[in-house]
Amino acid sequence: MWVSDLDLLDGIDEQRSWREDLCDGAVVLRAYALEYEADLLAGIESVRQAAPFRHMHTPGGFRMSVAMTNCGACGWVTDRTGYRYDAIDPLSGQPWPQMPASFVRLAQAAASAAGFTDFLPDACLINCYEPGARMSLHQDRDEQDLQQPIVSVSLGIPAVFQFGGDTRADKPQRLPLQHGDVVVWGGPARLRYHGVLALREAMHPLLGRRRINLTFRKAG
Ligand code: MD6
Ligand code: FE
Repeated sequence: MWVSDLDLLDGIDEQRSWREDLCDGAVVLRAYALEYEADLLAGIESVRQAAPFRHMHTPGGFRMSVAMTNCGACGWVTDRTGYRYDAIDPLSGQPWPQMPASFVRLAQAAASAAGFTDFLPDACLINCYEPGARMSLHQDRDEQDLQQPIVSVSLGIPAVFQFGGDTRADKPQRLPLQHGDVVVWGGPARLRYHGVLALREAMHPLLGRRRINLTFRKAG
């Protein structure tokens, strides 16, 4: 049988990344973002120059331990008035930086690998964790169309992701995430509670003592 170059490339691709199903609608694509690494790091650097990381406050008045910024047409923000998507960065009064084309390509490729075709993200939230930073259990429900999935990319030092059920009381499972892992999340899993345990002290060769998480959504 004749084996085309394309088949060989597919074979190589299968070894570069592997998938783990979490539940119906949620999958981890291990190491999937590694081939986009250089573009992701350059994109994050250019976004942060225009829209620096900042610690936002919850509606309850607590300062978040995770520093955040955004790119794309809509950015996720929180302040005393609540959580929302806003086209304007409240720090600069300007629109958020454009989403780099490589970010869109990665988000679409990962979504379609997970079975969600035609994903068109308009929001990319960029979270920066230092050791000790955490994100408490929450649901993602500020987006208009809950049929659209979320694509979540982990870079830098490892974290333990908590993946819970449909109520806050369901005991979450613990999922270690490494540099390059991508979680895709939608359909029947879209409203699962989730969070990130306090990060342990660690050092990453490219990102130092930081974890950066990008979450892509169709918000508007
Ligand atoms: C984080 N992620 O990993 C926070 N939400 O830093 C999230 O809150 C999240 O990873 C929805 C879907 C995937 C996620
Ligand atoms: Fe979330």
